[in-house]
Amino acid sequence: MKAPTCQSSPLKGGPELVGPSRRDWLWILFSFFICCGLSIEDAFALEIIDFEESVADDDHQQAYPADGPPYVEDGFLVRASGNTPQLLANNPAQDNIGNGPDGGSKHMSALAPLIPGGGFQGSSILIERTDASLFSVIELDVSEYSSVFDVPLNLQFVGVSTGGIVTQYFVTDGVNDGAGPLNDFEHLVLDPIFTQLSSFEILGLPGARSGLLAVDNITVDNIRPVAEPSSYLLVGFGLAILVAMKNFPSRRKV
Ligand SMILES: [Ca+2]
Ligand SMILES: [Ca+2]
Ligand SMILES: [Ca+2]
Ligand SMILES: [Ca+2]
Repeated sequence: MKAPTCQSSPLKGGPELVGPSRRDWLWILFSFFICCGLSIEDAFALEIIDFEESVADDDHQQAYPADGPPYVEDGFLVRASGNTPQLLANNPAQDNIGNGPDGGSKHMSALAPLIPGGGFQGSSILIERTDASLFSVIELDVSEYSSVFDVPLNLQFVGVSTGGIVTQYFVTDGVNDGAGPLNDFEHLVLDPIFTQLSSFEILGLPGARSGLLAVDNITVDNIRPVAEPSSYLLVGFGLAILVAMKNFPSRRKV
């Protein structure tokens, strides 16, 4: 019997250790980026509060009194606050009757008590999340209340953030011809300071023919204080696979 020689490979006949192929690496990278994508989606999920979920129809405005249930959309509560008696959801048909701003879709208006002798005390719309978690506000459409109030409206935006209170002022163009051809709403991109908010308030400051406001298409960022634990686990799992696969070929050479 011929004695075995030492020339044969020690791995011959046993399970052959094979390093990751290019296809394996592509799969690992794909999984990793999917995990990262899930995590990013958790942190940045834009929503637009457009008030289309209001039951306001051609014949009826929908009132949301300050002491009643708020308007709810996309996990956000919208309500009147301060000295504002109520919010009114309107649709274009009502706008045409009441000379309200016509943006072609439903919007929300804020009313306010009259000042004896003229003007209004100022109005407000307050936004919070239903689960009290933090959020950001990015942009919105604003308008004067109606063609009767076709003077520039002084607005103040107030955010209560984890770092304190942030504010921004804006004066509207005073253009509001209701169903007429002019653009009543203005699109406003806010300064990037309205982040990590617990509440966001739009104030129509008092004025002789001003103080009442209308808003639509409030773009909010559903940013969360921390990413979902499941996302961290997924990313951690992907990283662990990468590290393990990186070390694997070096052990094979021993
Ligand atoms: Ca929406
Ligand atoms: Ca709308
Ligand atoms: Ca118009
Ligand atoms: Ca306007």
